[in-house]
Amino acid sequence: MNTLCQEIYSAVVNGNARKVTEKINQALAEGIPAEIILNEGLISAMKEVGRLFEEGEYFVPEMLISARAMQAGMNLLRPILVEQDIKPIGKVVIGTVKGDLHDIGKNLVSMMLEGAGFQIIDLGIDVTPEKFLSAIQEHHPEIVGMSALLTTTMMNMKSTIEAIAQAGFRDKVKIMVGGAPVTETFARQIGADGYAPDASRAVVEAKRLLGIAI
Ligand code: B1M
Repeated sequence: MNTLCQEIYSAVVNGNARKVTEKINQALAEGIPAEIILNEGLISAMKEVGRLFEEGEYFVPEMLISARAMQAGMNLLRPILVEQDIKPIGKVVIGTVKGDLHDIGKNLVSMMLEGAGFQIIDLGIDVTPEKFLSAIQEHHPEIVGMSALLTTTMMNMKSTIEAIAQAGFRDKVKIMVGGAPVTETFARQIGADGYAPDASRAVVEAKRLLGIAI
């Protein structure tokens, strides 16, 4: 891994937002592509934070501080990743489902989709089925994306899909789901059209759902 990416990675793991910002600016000035910084510096660091939490070395406050450091980095990378502002190739309404406050993965997916040319309507976290429905009515997206990080909130994806079907919109949108506990089998069981295990594969999947060449 590039030295600067390694420094960004360590700064995220250590929750040092100021250093993340400083090193990302330096990396960009040296011509390191934003996507490399995102993958090697930010995404892999959050995986390490998850591992440290699971092993009992990190607790919720440390996790939160690292998550904020990562978001400071994402704020710098976002405009660069979406820079190639061509006509959107599709519209995506996305949100983290009801009861779930995790948004780092959902934000990454949104950012990668934006970078790939999709227009994103981000409903945020703790999104009720009703809120998904009114966004569909207002924005007419081709894709509805749902994220869940908790085993206790995964089932809210199913109830959202049911609400969309009951309102008569099921054949008007493709539904894509993801998040750490979500699997392809689960996605199929709840009647989603697509599933992706990470942000870059979410781009491939979104394009596949719309029949766009990858
Ligand atoms: Co929480 N948390 N958390 N947490 N947290 C997990 C998820 C957990 C696995 C940690 C653990 O115990 N090992 C565990 C869930 C256990 C379970 O359900 N079985 C857990 C818990 C228990 C909790 C609380 C209940 C803790 C507590 O309060 N006691 C609480 C719940 C709050 C709530 O939601 N109601 C809680 C709170 C928090 C923080 C607020 C401290 C913070 C979130 C900050 C934020 O999001 N703004 C946090 C964090 C940071 C984590 C971990 C460490 C990291 C999550 C993350 O950001 N990963 C996580 C541990 C882990 O995942 N190993 C954990 C990095 C991110 C890039 O990955 O989100 O998986 P991920 O997204 C990926 C893919 O999943 C995929 O692409 C993304 C990018 O590659 N993807 C999609 C995601 N959405 C997609 C949608 C798509 C397609 C792909 O299509 C639409």
